[in-house]
Amino acid sequence: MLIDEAIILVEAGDGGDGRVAFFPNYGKPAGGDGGRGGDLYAVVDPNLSTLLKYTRTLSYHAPDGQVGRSSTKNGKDGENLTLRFPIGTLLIDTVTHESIELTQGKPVLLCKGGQGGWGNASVSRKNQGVFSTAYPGKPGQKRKFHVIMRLIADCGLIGLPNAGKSSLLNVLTDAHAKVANYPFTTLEPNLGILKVQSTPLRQDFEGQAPLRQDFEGQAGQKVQSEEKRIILADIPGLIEGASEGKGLGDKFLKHIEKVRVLLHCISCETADMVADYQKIRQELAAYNPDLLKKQEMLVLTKVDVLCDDTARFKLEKIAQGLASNVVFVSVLDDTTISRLVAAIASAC
Ligand SMILES: Nc1nc2c(ncn2[C@@H]2O[C@H](COP(=O)(O)OP(=O)(O)OP(=O)(O)O)[C@@H](O)[C@H]2O)c(=O)[nH]1
Ligand SMILES: [Mg+2]
Repeated sequence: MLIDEAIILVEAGDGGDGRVAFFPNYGKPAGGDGGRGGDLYAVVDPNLSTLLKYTRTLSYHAPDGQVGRSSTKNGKDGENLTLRFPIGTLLIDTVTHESIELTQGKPVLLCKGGQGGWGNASVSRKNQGVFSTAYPGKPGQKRKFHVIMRLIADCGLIGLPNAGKSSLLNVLTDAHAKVANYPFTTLEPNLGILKVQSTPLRQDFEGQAPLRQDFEGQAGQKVQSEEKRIILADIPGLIEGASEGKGLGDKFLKHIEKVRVLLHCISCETADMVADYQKIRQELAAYNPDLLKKQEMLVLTKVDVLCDDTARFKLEKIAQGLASNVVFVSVLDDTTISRLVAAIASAC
């Protein structure tokens, strides 16, 4: 199961208390300051693909600063703690509603560590005549976050339940998504990698950077091809009202926000292609109108069920009125799948 949400409590370290101490021989104040509490940061880790570990451990605490020592020595600062998240993770503060999006790059400070308290040596330097007072350390910042992971995929297979999305993911990639003839077979998004061999490029033999696959071409030339890896996400079926919580709700619409190209799947078994198409587009718009601006390909699935070319021609005409890029496929026909692969490769 894809774990894509969690609630976590994060705490920076408390500052260490200042100490009251005196030099033994001449009685001057010698208590050191407390150490600073560790800060707590969040950073992207490209090797992570789920939030699983954040459902096992719910709270994280950076180390506290140490208490001040004698002989005017300060306590050690607490070390900073950095939590790692998958790319595209969104952290929403449950109180202030501030949202922090983690993209690759610098760690983001979530909670600031508390200052260490002054020991009596510092206090007496700043306030004349006060010798035996020290201050406690300040508490570290505490925050609670709603953590949401949004899938980073190149293409998202979207559509009504039973449109054939998981079947396509399985033939295009090594995924083993469950396929069945009833709605909502897929309850969590499935990911797969489509490997496409790019058109071989002929280049002069000299001074080339090594590519993944090289093989000899005509005399004096080397023919090279490169593998392109395209991440496909099979998004659970959407229905009318999904953006208001119907069916599986809007839980999965957030994943579509991160996808570059939408593969909108409509089964050729449909009674009304325009209505099917508009239902999904309306849900996308209701969730976030920017989703409609994404590059889209209309994938008409299960073309093998059409009994003749006339039926196909009719559907094609309607589809061309809806989208500029239309592809017919059947998982039972390799030629149609190769055409779809070529269309995806040129779109990504
Ligand atoms: N004849 C035919 N049947 C297909 C084709 N693709 C999928 N199917 C069938 O259509 C049914 C639904 O396929 P799925 O891939 O589970 O559909 P889905 O869109 O993932 O459905 P949900 O997960 O419920 O949203 C299954 O019985 C498939 O075997 C196709 O190209 N031709
Ligand atoms: Mg499915």
